[in-house]
Amino acid sequence: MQQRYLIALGSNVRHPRHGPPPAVLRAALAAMAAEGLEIEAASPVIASVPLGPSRRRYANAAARVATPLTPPALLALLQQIEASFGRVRRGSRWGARTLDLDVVLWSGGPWRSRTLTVPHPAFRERLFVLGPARAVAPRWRDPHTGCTIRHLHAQLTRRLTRRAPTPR
Ligand code: A4P
Ligand code: MG
Repeated sequence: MQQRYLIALGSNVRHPRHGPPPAVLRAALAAMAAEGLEIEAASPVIASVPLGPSRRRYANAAARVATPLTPPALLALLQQIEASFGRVRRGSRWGARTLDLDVVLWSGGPWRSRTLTVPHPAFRERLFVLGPARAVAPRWRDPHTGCTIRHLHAQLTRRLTRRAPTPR
């Protein structure tokens, strides 16, 4: 049976063959399609300031895909694609990476195992996930809060705007 997933893509290191991070993400989408994932919609690639210790800017995007794969089988495929882009797991969390592919939402609802948590636990706090996600799945509902992606994006934008210092 076909499953639907929302996948977040991130890169902040250039790839020797594919080029700078935005080109890495476009190549990653092509690799996902070549591996049999049906890309129903892909967002534009955005540039975002890094969250965490890395100083390099990120390219981020999101894709809505259809596939018969179960969540753990999809994660294994995404990790195989990350590895084929030369991502080396150095043990440092949030380190610079050539390609990061996260499972944000699944049409089957929540999934929780030792290696996979869906919805992605941090996606509601990240504009670089919600912005691209809104472009491909504005009406998709987060099973935990019941809110649509569009709503979560608007809420977070409001919160961040309120917190920003007022210019003098
Ligand atoms: N894992 C559990 N749930 C999931 C899921 N829903 N999707 C496990 C993917 N993986 C999931 O991930 C570590 C383990 O998480 C995996 O082996 C899998 O079993 P990882 O990608 O190897 O490690 P990581 O990415 O260094 O850690 P983490 O916590 O996944 O980091 P994030 O949350 O991916 O954040 N700033 C900007 N502007 N843009 C970014 O894209 N990304 C990060 C990384 C930090 N700052 C960023 C960005
Ligand atoms: Mg990841």
